[in-house]
Amino acid sequence: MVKKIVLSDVDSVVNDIKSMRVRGALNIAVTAAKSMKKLVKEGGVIETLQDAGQRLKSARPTAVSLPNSVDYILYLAEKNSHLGDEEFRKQLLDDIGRFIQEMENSLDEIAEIGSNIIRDDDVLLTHCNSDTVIEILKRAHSKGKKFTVYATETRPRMQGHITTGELLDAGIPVTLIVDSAACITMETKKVDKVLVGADTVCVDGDVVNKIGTSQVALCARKHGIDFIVAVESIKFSPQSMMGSIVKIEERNPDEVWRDRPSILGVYNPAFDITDASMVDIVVTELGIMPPEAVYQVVKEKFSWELRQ
Ligand code: RUB
Repeated sequence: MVKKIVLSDVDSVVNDIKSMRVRGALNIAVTAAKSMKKLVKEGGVIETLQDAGQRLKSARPTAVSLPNSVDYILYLAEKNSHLGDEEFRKQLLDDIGRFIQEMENSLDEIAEIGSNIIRDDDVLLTHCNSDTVIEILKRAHSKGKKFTVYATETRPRMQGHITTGELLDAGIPVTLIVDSAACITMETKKVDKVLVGADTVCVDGDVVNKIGTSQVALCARKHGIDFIVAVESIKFSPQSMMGSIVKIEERNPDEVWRDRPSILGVYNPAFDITDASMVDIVVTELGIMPPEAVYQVVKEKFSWELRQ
């Protein structure tokens, strides 16, 4: 009985992630972890967690923060499996709680570190909607720094509207541009820095983020503008250390054009890959690093997974 109820809870989280009611790489990782914590609270055993973990991981394929979060909780469950029922539950709830707290703290730590690289009078450009980027900008603003932001619309889902709304609410000057205006904006508006989030960072420093990010990075390189990625280390990919290729999600063509001619094909990849050579710095909760340093962090942070 309990199992049925908790599984339907997990299913509703899966639906929320699939339909993008819950979106953004950190948010989906934290939401998945919270739903697994709820499962444990309601009496879920290891098999229940494994089943739920599979469902959660299948919700969206590209952001590695989701499998990283689920797999770490399954690792914690295995680690505690020698304990009796009550003790197992108590220990696992503590461990998951600490893990969730760490993910939430990392956002705050990046905000602090990232805000230090924003200078007075900076002109910034961002793509899509990243909680991590927004937190950096809000922190810099709260420190009294004066800067302006250009935000791309981010077709087809228009997450740029969320970005502009959040920045306006925070009192940060922001201008909306269409995606294809990114390059000319960098030139005519004298953009100083491009700041984006990430869904996955591979061990070689390649960055997977919202479709269009790699074009923005190419334009930034053309104009000699710093291209900065703000990312929690939960989005680093231990799987890429083992040679796995990041699966790029393809979404429904209706997102691009609902009333299109029936014979028209539409290709709608949701993410793309920016080569590490286009990335100037990566801002993480562990500090600022070059993309080449990601390898070392993955080796240390995900040693529990790489050993398995
Ligand atoms: C969102 C997106 C964001 C990253 C990082 O894509 O690409 O840049 O997920 O976000 P979608 P955050 O809208 O398809 O989820 O910094 O919030 O984790």
